[in-house]
Amino acid sequence: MCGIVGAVAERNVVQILLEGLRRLEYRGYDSAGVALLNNGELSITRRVGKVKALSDALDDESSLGTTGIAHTRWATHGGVTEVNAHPHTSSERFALVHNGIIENHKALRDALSDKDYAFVSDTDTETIAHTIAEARKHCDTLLESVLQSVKSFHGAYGTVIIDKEDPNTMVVARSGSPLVIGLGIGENFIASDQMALLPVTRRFIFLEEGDVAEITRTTVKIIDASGEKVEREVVESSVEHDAGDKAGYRHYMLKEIYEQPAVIRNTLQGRVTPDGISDDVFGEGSDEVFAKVENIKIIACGTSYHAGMTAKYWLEAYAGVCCDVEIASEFRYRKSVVKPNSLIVTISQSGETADTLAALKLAKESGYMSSLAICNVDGSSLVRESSLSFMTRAGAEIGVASTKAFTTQLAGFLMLVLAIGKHKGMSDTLKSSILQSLAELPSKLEETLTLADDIDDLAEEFSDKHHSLFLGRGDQYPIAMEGALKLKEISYIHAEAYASGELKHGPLALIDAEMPVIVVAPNNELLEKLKSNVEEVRARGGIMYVFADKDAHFKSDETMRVLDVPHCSEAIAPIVYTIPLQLLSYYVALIKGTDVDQPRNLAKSVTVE
Ligand code: HGA
Repeated sequence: MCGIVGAVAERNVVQILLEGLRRLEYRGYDSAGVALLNNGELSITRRVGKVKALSDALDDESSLGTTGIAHTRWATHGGVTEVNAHPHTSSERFALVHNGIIENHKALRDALSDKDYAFVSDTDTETIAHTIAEARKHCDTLLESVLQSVKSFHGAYGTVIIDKEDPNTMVVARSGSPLVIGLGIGENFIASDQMALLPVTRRFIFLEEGDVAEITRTTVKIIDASGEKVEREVVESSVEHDAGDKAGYRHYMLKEIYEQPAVIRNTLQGRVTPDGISDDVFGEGSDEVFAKVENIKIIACGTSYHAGMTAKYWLEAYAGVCCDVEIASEFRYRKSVVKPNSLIVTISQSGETADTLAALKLAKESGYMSSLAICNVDGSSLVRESSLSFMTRAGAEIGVASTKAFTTQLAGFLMLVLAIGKHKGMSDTLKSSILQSLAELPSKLEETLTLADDIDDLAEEFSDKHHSLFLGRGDQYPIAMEGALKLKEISYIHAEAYASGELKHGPLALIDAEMPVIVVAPNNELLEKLKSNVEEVRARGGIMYVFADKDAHFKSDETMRVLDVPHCSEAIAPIVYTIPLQLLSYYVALIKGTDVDQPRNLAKSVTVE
């Protein structure tokens, strides 16, 4: 959340900062701001709303700065107002941007109350600026002031500060929120995500927890959490420069939906052989861990949690391993029992999800045998903190509502099922059938995407509704949950998902013609049960939209509209049936005119608690 970009250069950095913010806008879009240092002058420009409002406010010709920091905000403390927008200033000298939450901000405010600092915002962030300004009074350098100040911050921060009196320097600090240094020639940069800096460099240093760094045009000095000066590896980025482009699609979300066959092909590439899963796809030593594992605990949030829920069905049914799934924000604050030979599996697109990282930390202290991260960003905190990892190769996902990250996570879990099943007596027939299904998956997704026009039509009927129910059974229940989440996120229609056997235990009371019911109905062993649930809805005057296998023999009539989903094997059906639900939420949102890629109140990469 919150996007940060900073630069120290000889040239004017305004356009670099604005382009960086545009590339990070998916992380937060309540307000945006920039602080520039030029010829000894500090200027601040902030606007409520998107980066466009900020760039309109900055007159490109006259806005100048050779050092600058910029921010796009997702508010946690203090309303969405210009005065709460970052950068925050102190002493008319320092400007600072921050991603995270300073939990002891009230105590810090109190501690500064007898000093001469005028707090102008309601943010926690402003306390960082004044604390560092205060430290600067008795420290020789800005770096020393930051090193001293961070000792008093509780919570999470990725922060960057500049000082009018030292105009060629930025000092940055990372604890709980990611920061990456971009290395240029005679100029250097900082950002909360390398995506922001790809137009200007491909050489990066990923800061580690507790690092504080001083960055000038030609030098980078990093002090680690123990106070030692350290050298960190310089990494050449392999992320595509244009990963942030829409490639002709109207929205990132649509582009990302259509990329799914290709990115799943990538995710499988070189990892799936006719005999099974290649060695060490999940990291060195994974085979030994999988041979021993008896229990799996999956921890995730949001869409990734739904991937975990689906994986539970697969891991227990296909690999015969006991599996529990839990929401990270719950797990991290409860006392739980670790079963013998347990593997903790965490899932996060960004690898920076604060709740998931905290849950992993707790799990590592609680005696899990090993940890595996399923993640889309190499080098992210989750990957670094886990013993094993699986990279999903979905490419940059910009749309706030996750699509391709989800389906590649599911493809990864099918590989995990095979890698573990090998040690648990999985039959050759089952193994070959899953391998065959994986091989067919990309083309099945391509076929399923051809339903787009029919779904677009269906969305018309749907878009004036205020509530909806999504139904599925077995491994399609989490897919129904994911479908409901997508609709909520981008169309703001209230949507709930139920395992359809649960209907009679309460939710049937909601059924009437104003409550559309969406059903996912592949042709599997639960089909007849699902059909009975559909009849229960019909008997109560419900209107249904059924995504079904042709052989499931549903027929459209005045109360039920049926869309044929290409026939596919049971193992990949959850992935295939995800596609129509993504398209449905997309087209409904389009009709409703909501902001598809940046829905209200949300942000990508949830790096705050
Ligand atoms: N707490 C700060 C920064 C918020 C943030 O990092 N969001 O992701 C604020 O509310 O401005």
